[in-house]
Amino acid sequence: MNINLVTSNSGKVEELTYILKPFGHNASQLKVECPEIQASTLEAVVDFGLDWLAAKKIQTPFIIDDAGIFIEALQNFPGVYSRYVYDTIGLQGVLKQMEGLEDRSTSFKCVIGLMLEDGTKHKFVGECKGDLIYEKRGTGGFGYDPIFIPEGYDKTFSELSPKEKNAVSHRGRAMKKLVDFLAEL
Ligand code: ITT
Repeated sequence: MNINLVTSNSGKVEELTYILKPFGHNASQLKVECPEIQASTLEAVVDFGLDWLAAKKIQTPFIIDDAGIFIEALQNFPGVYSRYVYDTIGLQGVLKQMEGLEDRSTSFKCVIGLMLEDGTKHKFVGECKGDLIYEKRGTGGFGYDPIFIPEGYDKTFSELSPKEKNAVSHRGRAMKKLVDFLAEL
């Protein structure tokens, strides 16, 4: 299947393409500025995005991906505001908020929205639990990857290979569900 990936984030494009390719799906990036509504869940942001893009007659099938990092000691902040926090205070600012906090439990969540040619919408959710570390480590990946260690590992997402990250990541898990769903069509 030829699938359009509607995102401005090249890190996501790399990961989504890497996952889709072995299943015979061709993915291409479409950079369409989709407004992000103020909502309290990633699911609501994705629902709005799918409808908005469908109204703009974006070529189907297409995928959107909304992700965020949820830090338990900060009452799950920044969550849906992860992009804003990354662009403003950045990773150093997040680590500063975490100073003196021993509970580093954090999870990444990803919601993938798929719009098919028949106009049906589908959502796939993936989560990855882990811990925030105290300083950035590694050069791979993007976004919050340098400060997050997934459960069962001693390396950050940035220190893992793309294959290793995708095997356990929020996006990898959501995409596994999407690929299984496409196989049943
Ligand atoms: P879109 O155009 O797809 O919306 P975005 O970068 O705005 O791209 P999100 O709102 O989904 O994407 O991401 C929120 C923030 O979380 C943003 O700063 C991302 O860089 C970061 N992020 C998303 N997925 C990530 C991942 O797998 N690893 C590390 N950071 C991630």
